[in-house]
Amino acid sequence: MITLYGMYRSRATRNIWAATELGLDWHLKPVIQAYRLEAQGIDPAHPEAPFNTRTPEFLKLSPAGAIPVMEDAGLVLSESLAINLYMAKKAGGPLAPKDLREEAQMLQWALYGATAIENPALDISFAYARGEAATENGEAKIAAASAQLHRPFKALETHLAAHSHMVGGRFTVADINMAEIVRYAQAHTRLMAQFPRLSGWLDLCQSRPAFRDLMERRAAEPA
Ligand SMILES: N[C@@H](CCC(=O)N[C@@H](CS)C(=O)NCC(=O)O)C(=O)O
Repeated sequence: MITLYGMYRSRATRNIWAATELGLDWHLKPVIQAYRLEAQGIDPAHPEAPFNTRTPEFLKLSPAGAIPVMEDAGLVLSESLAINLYMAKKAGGPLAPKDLREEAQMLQWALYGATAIENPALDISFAYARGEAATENGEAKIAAASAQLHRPFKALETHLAAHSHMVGGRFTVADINMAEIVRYAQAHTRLMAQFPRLSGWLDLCQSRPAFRDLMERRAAEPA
């Protein structure tokens, strides 16, 4: 059985979504981010603190002290996007790359998402989640992040004008990886409205039952 270490309120969502779609046998081992404990006034190093990203036992799995981590028959893997590509290849089927070319395209999009989109999209997500979006500081952060996202979102818009999905003309793990990165910017509806094909593709991905179930569980997890 695959063990996913993480929380619903973390990048583990992309692995939970993929593992569910792939029909893999998996379970979640809760590991909370140390900074979230600190925000609640709990010392992550306290012996009675919940299992967290700075717990020595967890640091043996992830020297970076970051979730998610996947463990499968002795293989310990970090980096959520790599975990998804591994799980897809393990499970096979339509969500997985069917050949070397598709695998290369899936890697291309995963790397593009991680390097060109994720950080500015996260700035937007944090600004909204922390209730800063309507403040002067928040607006400035969102404007700077939007400016950075314009080029990669245009690239995705162009790709989606000619293709129904990220890779292979069908829903794959490449869509899950990119959709979970783009989701961080989704609260900024003025930005998303400039990219109708990207927005339509994201809506389609998010209409899947596995995603909806995931979001319900995420909402039920204490913030
Ligand atoms: N590139 C990594 C990023 C992992 C990461 O930064 N995870 C955050 C939560 S989403 C974390 O564990 N932070 C722990 C901390 O800062 O204490 C991935 O995609 O897996």
